Amino acid sequence: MTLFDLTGRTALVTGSSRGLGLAIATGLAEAGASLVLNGVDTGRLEATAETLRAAGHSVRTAAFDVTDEAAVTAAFEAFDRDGIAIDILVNNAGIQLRKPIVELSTAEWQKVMDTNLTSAFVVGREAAKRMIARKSGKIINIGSLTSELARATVAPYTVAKGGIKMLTRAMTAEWAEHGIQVNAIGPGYMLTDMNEALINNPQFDGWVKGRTPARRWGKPEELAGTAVYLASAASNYVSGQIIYVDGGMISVL
Ligand code: GCO
Repeated sequence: MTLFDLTGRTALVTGSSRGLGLAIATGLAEAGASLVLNGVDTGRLEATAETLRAAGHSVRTAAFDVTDEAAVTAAFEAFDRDGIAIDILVNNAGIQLRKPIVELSTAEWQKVMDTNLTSAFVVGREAAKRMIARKSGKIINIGSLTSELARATVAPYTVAKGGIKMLTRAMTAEWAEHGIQVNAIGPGYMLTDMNEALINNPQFDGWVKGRTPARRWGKPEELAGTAVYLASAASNYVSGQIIYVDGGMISVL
């Protein structure tokens, strides 16, 4: 379907050597996009790139730390030099750190903010400067159920993801008039490495299945359809939204 076709577009997905980022990147590539994969572990990044190339996709890697502003700026300057226009940006890179608030250091708090929220501002700013000049672009920020709801032990993550929701709206306020659509995806509880400790905890696993109307965890590839939609012409008048892909969890008590 041409409405969802991404042929000829280039997508940068931060934190895409595994997990949700990889699933999203794979979905975008299957819809026709060329990929720029990003991560900090160059070995893992190259291995992931090779796997996607073997599947017939066009893949380039850009190893930079999204929390290092100079590295982000340099990466975009390198794209400029190489004639690569980022048409689609997915701000996916993120970390989790589970601790009660009273035990959290300020440095730990800041690290989660830098990785999960400030990175989306910095990478988004560099991408948008170029998208504004071209009068088109798609930015997808990755939120969470915690963009709306708190859970004990994940305060900095919750605050950062709440910030992602409002950053999505703030970017929309300034960039929609330039032909850029900024939206977010709010995944529910997904089967990822980041959630390994939760998945392997029978009590938590039972809580997720009981609390989620779909009665199961989400699979990373289940984000692909929403990502393709938000990256494609099908969403050209959709701006500032956060779409929850959560098996219905946020809709019920
Ligand atoms: C947690 C998880 C979160 C959730 C996600 C659900 O500790 O609660 O690590 O990352 O999986 O936020 O939307």
